[in-house]
Amino acid sequence: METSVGEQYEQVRDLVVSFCKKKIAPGAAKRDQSAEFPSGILHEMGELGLFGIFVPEELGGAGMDLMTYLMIIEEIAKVDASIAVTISVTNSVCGWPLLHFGTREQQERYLRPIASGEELGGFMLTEPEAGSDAASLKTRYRDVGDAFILNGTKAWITNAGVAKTFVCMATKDPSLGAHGISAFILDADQEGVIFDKPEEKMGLRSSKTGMVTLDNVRVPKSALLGREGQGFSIALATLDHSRLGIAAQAVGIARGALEEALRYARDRRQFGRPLYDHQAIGFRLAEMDTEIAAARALLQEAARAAMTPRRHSRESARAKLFASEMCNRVVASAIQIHGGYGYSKEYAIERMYRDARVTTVYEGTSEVQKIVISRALKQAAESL
Ligand code: COS
Repeated sequence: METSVGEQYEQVRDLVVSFCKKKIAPGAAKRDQSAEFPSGILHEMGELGLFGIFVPEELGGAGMDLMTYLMIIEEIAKVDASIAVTISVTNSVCGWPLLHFGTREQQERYLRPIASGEELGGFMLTEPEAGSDAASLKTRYRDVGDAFILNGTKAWITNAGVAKTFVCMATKDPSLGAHGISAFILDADQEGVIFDKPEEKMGLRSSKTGMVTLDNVRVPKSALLGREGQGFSIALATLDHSRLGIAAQAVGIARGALEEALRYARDRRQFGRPLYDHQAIGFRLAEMDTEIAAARALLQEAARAAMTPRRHSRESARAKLFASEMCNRVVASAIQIHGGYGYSKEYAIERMYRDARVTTVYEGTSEVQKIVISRALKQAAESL
């Protein structure tokens, strides 16, 4: 995101842009085809501090601010949205709740190895029968004195099989609804944590996503995150934060698509002149550019709200809703500009089109964002 937040921000951007150009962009198409997980690149990114971007330095993190985090996700997504989501999930849905709800001991034990770039993180909320209606999850926990035992199935878990630490939601009793849910810190190496084979996805193919079975997983009492019964609130507060990262990813993909479209419109000639000299194409490019700027402005507004102590569900939902829908419109326009070539795997825009699709679906569908926004509006209406 372009914002005047100082010299450090600019230096970090230069470093990330250069890393993306040299290390990430060259293999993006090949990794998309082979669905190969980029362990080597991620290892280097961990060493650069990109797994703990806003974690304070005393906990091994890079100690940067939210604006810098969002700029980094945007720049990575511009060249490879798969790597962007792997990084975003590690920082946001895993790192953020550990930082905000974890005890110092939990942060030392679980957050430090992530923030210092040794391990990836993840988040286990969704289940086969609990997606948008997250409070209806069925993974159970029971208290056995010195530990909790977890049983259930989690679905669509990003970084499944590649991350070491997960924040995992389970319920004491599904009849208690949201208030029965607690958050646990789960070590992927624990006995009973079984990762299914990765999903064969339409896009984001070199990120790993999969089903996880929890079969009598014994979680120590010390791995309860927050209070018992606080888990759903932790999950929703986490999503308020993490949706900013997905909005930044969507802005990044859209910027990448605009660049591809511009390059093509410059080089391709029809009816005796370059495509961008045809008004229909020029106007389409102008709309794409304006839409991206609008999404960025909403994202910056939401990020400013997230830097205050008050709840920012409405702002995050607006940014995620608009940025993800915008991203899909922009990549579709970029395909249209490419004509038949946009339908070919030879051009990067084909991958971007597939990668963009999930942004209106994961970390809350567009419909869920509208629920969040309309509920906030209803509440505001009460005081009119
Ligand atoms: N931050 C902290 N706590 C919150 C919160 C937030 N943003 N929003 C709600 N809560 C608390 C509420 O205060 C409530 O507690 P009280 O009853 O004590 O007040 C509790 O959480 C339950 O809230 P609510 O009644 O709003 O829950 P719902 O089941 O109605 O939530 C939506 C509905 C759709 C908003 C929620 O299920 C949701 O966001 N679903 C999408 C999940 C998602 O994004 N999944 C993607 C998976 S992660 S890749």
